[in-house]
Amino acid sequence: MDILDVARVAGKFGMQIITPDVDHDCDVDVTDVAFEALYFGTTVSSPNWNPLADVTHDGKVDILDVALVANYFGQAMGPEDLNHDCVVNILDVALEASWFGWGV
Ligand SMILES: [Ca+2]
Ligand SMILES: [Ca+2]
Ligand SMILES: [Ca+2]
Repeated sequence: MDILDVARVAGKFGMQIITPDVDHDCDVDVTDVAFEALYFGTTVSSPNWNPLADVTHDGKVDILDVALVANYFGQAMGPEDLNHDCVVNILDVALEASWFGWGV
């Protein structure tokens, strides 16, 4: 850990994956696609409706939602998210700073 690591975390400050990470595991991968496929064709009135799958928030899970997931496929939170809460913020900078100079 040196000043470059601190700078690297600071540089990604505010980075967050919100959508279309439908299963909220900090990446957009095959599980998100599978999640979309599972709810494909459902609407707000469907008994198995899951608002998480409706990436576009238009009340239905259709090709637009799948396309959005496909568009961001492969996106993942980088190593800058030190505490693995899917967002790079002051907590990560503080963590980085606490390690600063300890040669960890
Ligand atoms: Ca995911
Ligand atoms: Ca939708
Ligand atoms: Ca974090």
